[in-house]
Amino acid sequence: MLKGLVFIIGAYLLGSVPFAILICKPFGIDPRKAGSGNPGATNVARLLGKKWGFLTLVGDLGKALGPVALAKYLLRTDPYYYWWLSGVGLAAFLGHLYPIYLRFRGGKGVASATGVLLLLCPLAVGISLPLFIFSVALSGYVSVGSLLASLSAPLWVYLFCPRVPYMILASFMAVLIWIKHRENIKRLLRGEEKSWRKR
Ligand code: NKO
Repeated sequence: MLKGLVFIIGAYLLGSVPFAILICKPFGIDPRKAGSGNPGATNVARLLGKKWGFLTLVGDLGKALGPVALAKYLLRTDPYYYWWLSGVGLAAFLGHLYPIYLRFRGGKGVASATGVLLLLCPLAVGISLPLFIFSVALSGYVSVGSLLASLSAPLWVYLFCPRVPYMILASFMAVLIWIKHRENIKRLLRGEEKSWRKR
């Protein structure tokens, strides 16, 4: 019980680490004040190029995957193992969205949710990822890929990893990802969203 709670707090604090902001800092750029204003991989790619965007993606995905991986190993004998794992994943995800170090104003959670799901239900990521790639390639908008992939992910979890805590977590993350994309949705509807092909 205590071990699980320590994991949840640790995951939240690690999830709160804003890789986009840290990576942009040496360049004198704040991703919250430039481009889309989002501290995420897409905006870093927009501001500094693909290489740094990819590094942000790895950081934001890894900080969520790491605590879940450790919990998978250290909490495996707990009777509520699957609930704890989901709780640890949720804590890391919420850390990214609502970081304690940034007055609770964080990113949109796509990379972090992917890191969590990669360990809880790899097949869900295996299907959502090609969907993400196809929709970005076809539409030209990263946000469209994020919206469609996150919308579909709970369905793959229901089908292939039907554990109650996993299903609740995947649905909850998808809802929050959509809420965090509300400005993108408005821009898409107005035809004002920035294509990733243009800077
Ligand atoms: O700057 O507002 P912006 O245009 O940057 O950014 C919009 C964008 C924000 O998201 C990001 C993160 C990009 C991550 C790319 C990795 C995508 C892998 C998707 C696979 C599965 C998704 C699972 C969701 C689980 C609920 O959208």
